[in-house]
Amino acid sequence: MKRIVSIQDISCLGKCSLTVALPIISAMGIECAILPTAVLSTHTMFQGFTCKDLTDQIAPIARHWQQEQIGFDAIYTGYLASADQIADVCRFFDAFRTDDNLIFVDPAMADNGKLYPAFGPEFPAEMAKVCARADVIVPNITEASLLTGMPYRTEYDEGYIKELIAALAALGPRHVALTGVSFEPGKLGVMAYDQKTGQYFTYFNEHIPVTYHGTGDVFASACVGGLMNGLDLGQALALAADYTVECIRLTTHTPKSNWYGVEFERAIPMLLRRLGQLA
Ligand code: PXL
Repeated sequence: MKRIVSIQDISCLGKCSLTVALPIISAMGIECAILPTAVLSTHTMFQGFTCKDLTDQIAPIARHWQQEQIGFDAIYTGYLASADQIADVCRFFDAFRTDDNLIFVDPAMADNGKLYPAFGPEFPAEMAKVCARADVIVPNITEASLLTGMPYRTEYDEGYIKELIAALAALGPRHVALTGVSFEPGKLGVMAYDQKTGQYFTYFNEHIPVTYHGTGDVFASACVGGLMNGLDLGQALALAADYTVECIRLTTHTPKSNWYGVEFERAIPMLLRRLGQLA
């Protein structure tokens, strides 16, 4: 059985980060070990959340796993709790990277033009160091602009998106998959670029005009789960996009849940059906 380690926070309630990654990746038949970066009472869109930073646990946990000669088929990072822990996460990559495993980075730190509340302006440059070591990164447009210093635009053309992608590729990752891209009304999707072959890939789905918290985590988890099931990156991105849209569609019936998160659990049968057709 393939094994991922997911490095991100535990938001005890609120349908994001590890409470999303664990069930989705497990349902896809992949072991999901965890390295929690912090424990929060809720995600940071709630008022008054608590947060216990676990930076001091990363190195000792990594050391123990090395002593036990544990390996991972993929290292998947999401929300990192502070700039202080970036160096530990980079050291973790250096310790556990092999010739054939995958480093998959979701630089979860911002959306809709704004950094999440827990981060200061120095954070994006730190996150860029994590992206530099990745095989695949999956930023949204806000994160891409913060990582590269390029302006954030809500109205743009393909030229802007390709410039953002080129600036992200210059940070170092082999594959850049920019999410939340739209070139025509009613369609939303992803544009990816393979730095080694110079090839672009795009996939668009219906744009349901509501935003929900945690959908980036749903997307990233399904994508890495797809890759571990042997899908190529294009197939995994398309599967993850379709699953995320289905989660949103199923949640639109529940009023006022935007800030809480999507009912991703209800779409797991669809995810597994599609995976079964592809893998
Ligand atoms: O979904 C990304 C995420 C993960 N973890 C925490 C968050 C957020 C987004 O706000 O607050 C704690």
